[in-house]
Amino acid sequence: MRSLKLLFVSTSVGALGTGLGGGVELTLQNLAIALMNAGHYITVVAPETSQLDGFSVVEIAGNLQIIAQSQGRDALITMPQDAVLSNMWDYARSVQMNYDVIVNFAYDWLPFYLTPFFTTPIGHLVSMGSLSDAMDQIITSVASSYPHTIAVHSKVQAESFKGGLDFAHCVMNGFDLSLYPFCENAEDFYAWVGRIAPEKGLEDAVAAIDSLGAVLKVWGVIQDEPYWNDILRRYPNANIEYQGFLPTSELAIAMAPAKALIMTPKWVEAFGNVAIEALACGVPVVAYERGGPAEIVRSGETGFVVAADDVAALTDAIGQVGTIRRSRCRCHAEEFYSLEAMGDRVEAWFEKILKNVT
Ligand code: HBI
Repeated sequence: MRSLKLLFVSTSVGALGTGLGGGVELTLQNLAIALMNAGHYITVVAPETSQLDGFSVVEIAGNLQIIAQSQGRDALITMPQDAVLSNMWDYARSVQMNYDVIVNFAYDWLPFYLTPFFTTPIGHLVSMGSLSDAMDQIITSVASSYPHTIAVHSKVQAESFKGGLDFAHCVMNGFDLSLYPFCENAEDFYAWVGRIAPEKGLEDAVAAIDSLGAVLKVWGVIQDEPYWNDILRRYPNANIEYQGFLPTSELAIAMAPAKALIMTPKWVEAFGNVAIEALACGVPVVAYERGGPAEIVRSGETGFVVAADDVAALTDAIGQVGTIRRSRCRCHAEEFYSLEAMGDRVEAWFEKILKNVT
């Protein structure tokens, strides 16, 4: 593929490097590295104070958007005064002629609406599943009016939008696997990683571990304190060891010896980055059949997928992880979720966008 000049317009809910942007921060960084390695040129537009080593970042001032997942299905589309979102897209409009493709990473109404107003084609990498009727409407209408402009991380994420997303390109995700050390011999603990909040379903993992009398190490920000305290109160004898929040490379090293990663989402995870990070370390994944993780785990081969919310099935599967070959988990990550594999999928997406434009 010829070398492209790409403009990445980042998420509107936080500056890059603050963690406020959640999974998108890691996705944008990994995608930039993968495409730079493939010979393309990337410029990033992001809220001021953003940091992204190795890339030129155009910092834009303005007020952040409200996070979409905290509002209801009937949430109105809102814009603060002096919005960083519209300021970023006004900048993109003014420089668009210097780029071959503009990539939108924000889960906000405006960039989708602007698709036909730009002469340079815009590709939208949708970071979450269906959250509100207003966002569903703009995303599905752009998907059908401008084929191939929408990319998603999993099929189930695309299906969560009413009627699915026409022509959505499933790019999954990709990681710098050199950051993840393969660990052949497990130690005697299980792992749970994520924001400690109701949609992540930690209580089911604790219930399973409690009945097995095993040790569960928990990594992640305690986002919902009352929810966390309620779990501790309900399972006073459970062997839970809270490990705090660790940055990627430290988390990988700490999690690598786990007997398995347990994923018990209560919402449709668009992808489930943590599942890949575990597999890359050789850690089998036991997950509910809900959202992205269920598309990642090969049940019986790299872990187990069990009926959602079935704690008894979850407990049985956790007891079986000794039958999984840990080297198979690492190979699976290398085959599908390396930076190169992600770069190839995204280049194929760009080719579809560019072919559709002419
Ligand atoms: N909400 N309004 C809005 N816009 C975003 O770009 C956005 C969000 N919520 C979460 C989010 N992005 C990122 O944390 C994604 O990684 C999910």
